[in-house]
Amino acid sequence: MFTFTNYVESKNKNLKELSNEEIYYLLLEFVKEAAASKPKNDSKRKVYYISAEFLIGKLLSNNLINLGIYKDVKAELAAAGKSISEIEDIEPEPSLGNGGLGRLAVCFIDSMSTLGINGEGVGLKYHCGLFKQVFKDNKQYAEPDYWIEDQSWLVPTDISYDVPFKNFTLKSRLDRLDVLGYKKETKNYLNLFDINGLDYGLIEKGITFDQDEIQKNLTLFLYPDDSTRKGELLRIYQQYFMVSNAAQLLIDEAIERGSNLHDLPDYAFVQINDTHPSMVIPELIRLLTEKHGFEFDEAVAIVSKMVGYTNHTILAEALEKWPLDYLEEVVPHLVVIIKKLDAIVRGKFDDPRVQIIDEHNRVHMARMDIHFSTSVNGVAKLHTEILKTSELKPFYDLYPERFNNKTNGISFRRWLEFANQELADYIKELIGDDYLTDATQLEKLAAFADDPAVHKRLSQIKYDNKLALKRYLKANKGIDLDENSIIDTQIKRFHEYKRQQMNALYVIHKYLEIKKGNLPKRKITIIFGGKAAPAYVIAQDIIHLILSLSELINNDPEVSKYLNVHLVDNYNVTVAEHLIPATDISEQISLASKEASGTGNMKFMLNGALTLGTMDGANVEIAELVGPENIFIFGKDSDTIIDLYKKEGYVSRDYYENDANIKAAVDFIVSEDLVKVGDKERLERLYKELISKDWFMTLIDLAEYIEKKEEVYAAYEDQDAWNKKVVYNIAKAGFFSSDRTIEQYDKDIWHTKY
Ligand code: 26Q
Repeated sequence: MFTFTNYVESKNKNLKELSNEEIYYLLLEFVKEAAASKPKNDSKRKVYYISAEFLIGKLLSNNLINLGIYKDVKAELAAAGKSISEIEDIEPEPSLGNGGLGRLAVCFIDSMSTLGINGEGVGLKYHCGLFKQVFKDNKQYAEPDYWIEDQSWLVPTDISYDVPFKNFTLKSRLDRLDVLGYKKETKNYLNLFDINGLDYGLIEKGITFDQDEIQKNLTLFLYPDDSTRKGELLRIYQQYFMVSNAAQLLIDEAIERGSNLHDLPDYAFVQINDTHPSMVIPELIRLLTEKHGFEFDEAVAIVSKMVGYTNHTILAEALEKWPLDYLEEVVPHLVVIIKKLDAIVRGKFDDPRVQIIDEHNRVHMARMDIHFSTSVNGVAKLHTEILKTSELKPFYDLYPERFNNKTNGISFRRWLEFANQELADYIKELIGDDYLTDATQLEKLAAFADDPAVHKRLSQIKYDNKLALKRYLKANKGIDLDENSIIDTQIKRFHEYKRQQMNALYVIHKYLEIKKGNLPKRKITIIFGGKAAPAYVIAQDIIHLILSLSELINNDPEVSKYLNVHLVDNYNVTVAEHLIPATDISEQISLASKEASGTGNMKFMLNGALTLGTMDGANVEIAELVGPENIFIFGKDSDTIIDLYKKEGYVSRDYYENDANIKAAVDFIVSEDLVKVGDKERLERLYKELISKDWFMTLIDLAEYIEKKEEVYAAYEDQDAWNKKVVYNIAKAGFFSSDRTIEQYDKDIWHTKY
């Protein structure tokens, strides 16, 4: 076998004498060459998974694992006195996504390759990603997050298309990433389109930049500020650029494989990841009619047979509705088509709730997707039910057969095999390694649920992971972690519905209790991580509250013996890979009905953390799988919450005034102690928000949350009982493999293979 050492020697170099950096770039080339020689997956019908986000994470280790040589390379490096994790550190992590939706897309393309499905990702190559989050004065600042180096995983191609906008035409260029499956001979691509004339010089302060020069800024950032008209227009430019390229690529490739375009649906299927790529529908129709001579009606019939739409959110404000005049300004040639599609809908149905263009002349992208596709899916059982019975009910009534559920999943190769190597090895010792390709095999672990030797080993592994996390946080984030404390983690985007503010109110409650002399049995470390949209003021205020609490508590010698609070900056895939294996308690505390699925919840479960959560998103399915004794559930259920919204029946002030604990915790936000370390204006704004509005009902579940947290911490003290729950959680996690999810997409929607 040709090893990495052979490769290094073939370049007349010696591993022992190379720096970590030199080794990283050699490994990059070594892996790229191995990937380049693999043939592509092939099948008559091919899937195009179009997504504005692909949160890929670092690629070196993932690729080594998928090539089946991670352990060999690690041993070769160790023999030369080198540490693979120090070499992994050198790779920059691109921030090509906001959160769940972007990470899901990457687990999906990993699974498509692992299953040998002919499916590719299509997105944009944002040069500065989303943003790098830095904290200063207990506040979030955003900086450009450059990630493209001279030598990178990108593979340039000479594929290029003309993308016409109202006032100019842009030429695209395509770079690709090879997407390897786990121990698979074949591969797929992630296609990332870019423009040629990008100009970094347009960037001003932080991530602000000249928003007028579309021809030079189109792929600078992901989702630039959309709180302004210019920001929104830029988003439309980006979306159209993405989908026009995807549509042209798809048609070219279908023709190449023998399609006469009348049979295009036999050759291609487009999965629309949330509404961001929805313009692919009118764009495909435009290309078929304008370039390929089809009648409009036939083009519509063809396209409607080859599109599926995935919904990732129930929040009405996140459903895209573009003003017609914005579209007119950027893509007038699509407006003509969208109006015709709207006319078709109006001809069939007079219900204004299902019309594409509403009375304010806004284009509802999801509505267009649903009318002109074969499949509409939600991302967890509860989420899909809510879509059918409330959010998208008028559409479910029209097209019940189109609606289906595809509960999300995660790649076990990245989130167990790589991120938690000690646990993965131990699982192999107990049940073999079949679980890597057949995750249901993890069920075999249930037989060990009562084995004290297994409990002991699991505790040891968790402790080792805490030590590794401690080293990582010290070296990279300036955080001192106590490895002997309970680790209680909430990592996700900052949003009011996810209720980080509820966790922060618990922190205040605990702080006040400790000050009163009610000491916890064991030290607790509460960790947060996540970015907030720069224009989302309340989310910024919540970050500010947590950073201020962290400063106050960690520097108080009386309290910090019992309680620490950390907010890790620039939360990303790499940070998650360190935090998740070291965590005891997984916080999944969204307001019921609001979190479509969550996928962090699955990663924690697989890594032996117990869930403290509401009956929301995929938590519901976790609870069903593990049973009530192996999960900590609290809070109002989704029916109650949906009903309360309908009746406008929630009054936060009632909860504040009627519960002394809640009142004390909320009041502390504007206390002298906190205002000393924080910004009065921000703290007061948050305080007022909580008692006078609290749209996402923080206070409704707070009392129960406080109680449940105490129950969880008490349960931790019986390590045998705790680890028994841990075993059941890992044993039942198999359902959440993205291989299962993708198999279902293919069987029910795509039909490339199954
Ligand atoms: C929309 C309009 C204008 C500007 C931005 C957006 C926008 C951007 C990003 C809307 C939504 C997103 C991202 C959504 C997202 O990540 N959703 C998450 O998807 C996960 C995968 O299905 C779920 O697990 C999470 O529950 C869901 O929140």
